[in-house]
Amino acid sequence: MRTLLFLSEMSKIATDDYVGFTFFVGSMAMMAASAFFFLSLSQFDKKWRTSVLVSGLITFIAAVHYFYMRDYWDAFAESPTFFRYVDWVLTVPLMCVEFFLILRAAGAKKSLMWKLIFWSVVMLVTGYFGEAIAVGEPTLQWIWGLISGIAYFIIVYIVWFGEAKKLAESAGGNVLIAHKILCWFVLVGWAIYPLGYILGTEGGLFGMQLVSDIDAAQQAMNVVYNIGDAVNKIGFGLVVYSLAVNSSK
Ligand SMILES: *C/C=C(C)/C=C/C=C(C)/C=C/C1=C(C)CCCC1(C)C
Repeated sequence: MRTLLFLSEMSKIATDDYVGFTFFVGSMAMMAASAFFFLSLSQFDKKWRTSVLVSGLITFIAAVHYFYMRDYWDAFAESPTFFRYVDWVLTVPLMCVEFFLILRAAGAKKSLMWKLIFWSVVMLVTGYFGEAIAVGEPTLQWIWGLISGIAYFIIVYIVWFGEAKKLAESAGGNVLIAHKILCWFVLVGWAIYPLGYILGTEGGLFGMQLVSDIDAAQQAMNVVYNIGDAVNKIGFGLVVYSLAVNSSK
């Protein structure tokens, strides 16, 4: 009886449901990554533990949101936009904190962290307006997307060429290498998201709609976002993890 109940509450994932599939695999990958980061903590020098702890928090927060998003998608076959953006608004600022933490020894100030957090919140809130509030208004959608993109480029600038870059250079060694790789994640890995936005919104690309079938557009967007999350959250965490391993020897 119990098994029957359990099975009836469980949902099938159709073989062509790529969104459901990537939500499911995503939640497992995020869970596994969190366990990996948390369980590794004791092997590091004290000063690296916070950074690895934050890596674990990022994937853990994502894992929990993925469970909700998977269920939401399953129940309504609709983008779980709200959960998506709550997840991002918690995890992306934490990724900004990672930049600060690895550069702290080189003298990074809290103001650098707050600057990055500020622009990341601007990027996400305007993205949310475009995706959730401006539905049916293609012009507004690309304008919000553009403002979000400008905030994104400010972050790219700060980490690649601005204050963060200078601190990384003065730190040198393993920190400089890790910083460089994180910079590439921000430039290439994070660029996956505006691509999802363009595919998924009616007016995302300066008023143009690339995928005209609304369901197909939503599916493409969610698969792209899910790939982006796995690459960026787990990848970012692993870079910080390797830095901690190499610096704790
Ligand atoms: C773990 C989640 C991460 C790293 C999410 C990052 C999200 C972005 C970089 C989103 C950027 C967007 C734009 C640059 C323009 C269109 C709207 C967004 C919010 C999708």
